Amino acid sequence: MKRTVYRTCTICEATCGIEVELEGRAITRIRGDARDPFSRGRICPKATGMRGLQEDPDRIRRPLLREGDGFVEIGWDEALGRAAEGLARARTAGGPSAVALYRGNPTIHDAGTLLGANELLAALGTKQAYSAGALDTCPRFVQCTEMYGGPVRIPVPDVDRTHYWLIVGANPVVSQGSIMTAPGIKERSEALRARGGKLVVIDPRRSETAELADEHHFIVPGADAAFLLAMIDTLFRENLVRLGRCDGLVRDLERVREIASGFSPERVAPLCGIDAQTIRRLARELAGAPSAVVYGRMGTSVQSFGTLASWAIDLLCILTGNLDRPGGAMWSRPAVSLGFAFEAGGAVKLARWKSRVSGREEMFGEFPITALAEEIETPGEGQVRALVTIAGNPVNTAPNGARLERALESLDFMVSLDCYRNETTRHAHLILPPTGPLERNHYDVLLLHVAVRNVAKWSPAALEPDPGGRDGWSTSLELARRLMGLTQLSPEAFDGLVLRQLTERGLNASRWKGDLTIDELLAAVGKEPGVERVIDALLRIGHYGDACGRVPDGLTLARVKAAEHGVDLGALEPQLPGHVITPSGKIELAPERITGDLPRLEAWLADAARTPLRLINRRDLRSMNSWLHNVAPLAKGRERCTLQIHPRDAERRALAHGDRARVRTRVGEIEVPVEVTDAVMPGVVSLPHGFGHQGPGVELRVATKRPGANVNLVSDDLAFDAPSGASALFGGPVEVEAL
Ligand SMILES: Nc1nc2c(c(=O)[nH]1)N[C@H]1C(S)=C(S)[C@@H](COP(=O)(O)OP(=O)(O)OC[C@H]3O[C@@H](n4cnc5c(=O)[nH]c(N)nc54)[C@H](O)[C@@H]3O)O[C@H]1N2
Ligand SMILES: Nc1nc2c(c(=O)[nH]1)N[C@H]1C(S)=C(S)[C@@H](COP(=O)(O)OP(=O)(O)OC[C@H]3O[C@@H](n4cnc5c(=O)[nH]c(N)nc54)[C@H](O)[C@@H]3O)O[C@H]1N2
Ligand code: SF4
Ligand SMILES: [Mo]
Repeated sequence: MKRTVYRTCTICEATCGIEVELEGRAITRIRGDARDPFSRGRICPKATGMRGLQEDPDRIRRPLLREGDGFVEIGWDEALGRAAEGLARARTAGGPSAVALYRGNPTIHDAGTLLGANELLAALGTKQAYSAGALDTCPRFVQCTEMYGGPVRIPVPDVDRTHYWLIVGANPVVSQGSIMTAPGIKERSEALRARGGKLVVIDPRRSETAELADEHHFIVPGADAAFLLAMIDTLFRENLVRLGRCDGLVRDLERVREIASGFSPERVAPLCGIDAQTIRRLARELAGAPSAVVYGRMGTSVQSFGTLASWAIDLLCILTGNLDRPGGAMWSRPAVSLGFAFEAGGAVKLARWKSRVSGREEMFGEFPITALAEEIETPGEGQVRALVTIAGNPVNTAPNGARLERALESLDFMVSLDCYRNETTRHAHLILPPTGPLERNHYDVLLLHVAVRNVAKWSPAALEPDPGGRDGWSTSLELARRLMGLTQLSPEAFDGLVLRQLTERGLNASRWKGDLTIDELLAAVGKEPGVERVIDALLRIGHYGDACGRVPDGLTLARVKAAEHGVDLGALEPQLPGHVITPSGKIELAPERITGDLPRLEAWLADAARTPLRLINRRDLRSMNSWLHNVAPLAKGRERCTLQIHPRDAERRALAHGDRARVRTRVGEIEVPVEVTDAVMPGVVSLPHGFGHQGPGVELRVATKRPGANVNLVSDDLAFDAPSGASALFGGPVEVEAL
């Protein structure tokens, strides 16, 4: 029988609505859901990857146990027992922090895995927690914590209403937007131009987004903070500072003026590669537009000065009156808020503890992933001897992957919650797979915190779960239950306990605290175990919730489910003077953690001209980090893992288009084909990230046919942004030579 299921694509952050047509268990078609109020039918080629992943014969469907050089399938009970035992053994021998946990990017695309992983981490009781955060958004989280009080307070560009969009170091036309949930971002950007708005891109590479823009300027990688401070200096000197909605709500404005005065456009121009006239003009345009917004992403995050650059971006919005204004940078208001999980007890404190070996600072409960190898390698009390990875591939995605790989080989025990045998999971003793991507219910608990429009949408499973499968929520909880020794509780009772704890925290952080009781809330969400009732409970006490009948038309999960294409909750709304939770109650314009990094920037600027060639990375529309290369329809086509190099730099190295080159840094070398193009600026080369699928035990039959090279074999694990500890993946020195 034919049927259609409406849900969300869970591959990237855009949350496009899809229509999945099925006949029995066969997926006959996937296309955009034209009635989804947020995405209105727009998708990208990866949407069909949902089917490819679901049907991929290499996708792991049953628990795997390592035996000799290979793996054998085992039953769930045995697998969970062995996993819990192995971890407990390491903990008994070396204390809680002998077990490390790494969470990867796809955890955000599966509500059950995301929330379940928190429980597993709590059950382990380890301080050795890691994630892809320090390879990604950490500088932005740190900056927002310092300025507004917490990491879930990231303002997003109000793209649908803005008149002027300055994009610095992001490529949304390919990435489909990040820390900015905005399906159909290409069309949204085109609409901005069609209504007379202007789009300007600052990027060392003429990216696909730059191609679409009114204006694009190359910038020396890493020089963004200086460039943006020169724009800020212009605002002050030309008397263009207008705080707008932030008037009376900020601290340390004079300090910002003073700092920016050291970055005149004349001084900065030769260092960043953008002339002084242009810097001034961009500042004037930003200040003069009816509304404007500056947006940065990976290019202003995972570089040498990620926190300073992220800070300067928000300063520009604030100083031009564009923070919290329609068309400017605004805060989303999600229907399900996870604020309680990240910001319990008000302003978030950073650097509460340090890592054992090299004293790296904790950020949001985690150390940077680049600290993991040394924590495994270095003997002594607290040495890491076991590891859990959840939906992550750090051997491929973290800098100096070769070192991490050697460290993993030396572990006593490793468990991976993952659906593929790749560069990382091949080292696991046990692999515990999730259900297939179309076999699970989903709600975007995290991504809707940064959506450019407020929406709520439930994604029902399109297919009945494989009877031998197990979802990420129940696997994480079952491991947690066993590790906590709560064997007197049934799994169902433990699920209920977790529900109670989570919703109690949510309730205490909500406006219904004291009015609505936890028992009333739990009674409303029913008895069926699973992450679904957690979402129902959080929806009910959320901003649009029914509060168990107190708000007659308020949301419940049943109401969200009934709207099968999604619920539109309207355009973003101003939220100041609320929303800021710093100890001073004001927006901190010059926090010490951030401004304390200025001397390091000065030292870098003094030396920058001496680096002849810098390496940056790029993304590809048909990839997703390291894990979509096994889906045949997405993997075909021309070679994507190429080194883009400017004709001038190619000529100096006697390299021609199609030649192979050796790329070398302090940490290693790789060989890649060369693409000579003036799309990169002179002095900059670009490689994609996420390739390099090879090694014994990697079971990716499509991906290994065209493995490409892993850029993280040459990215430096010792290069990082000081205030956040995040890796400086982009902009490091590199040598390139013909083979
Ligand atoms: N040099 C360089 N390095 C980078 C980047 C870069 O631009 N340049 N980008 C960084 C960024 S932004 C990120 S987010 C990280 C990503 O880094 P990671 O999160 O470490 O890596 P991914 O490639 O996302 O790996 C996803 C893993 O999850 C598994 N998986 C997929 N779906 C599921 C699921 O539903 N459940 C479970 N349990 N597992 C699943 C896949 O098999 C794969 O093993 O890489 C970072 N590394
Ligand atoms: N198709 C696809 N979509 C994805 C992903 C994917 O792998 N494939 N990954 C997802 C993930 S996990 C994330 S985090 C997002 C990332 O989303 P984006 O940040 O939008 O994507 P990137 O391609 O990393 O874009 C970074 C841009 O910064 C530029 N850049 C590099 N160094 C500098 C610098 O020093 N200064 C400036 N100004 N620019 C610089 C690069 O040339 C590049 O164009 O994409 C997500 N979406
Ligand atoms: S942009 Fe593509 S991968 Fe991302 S959610 Fe939409 S369809 Fe899926
Ligand atoms: Mo990411």
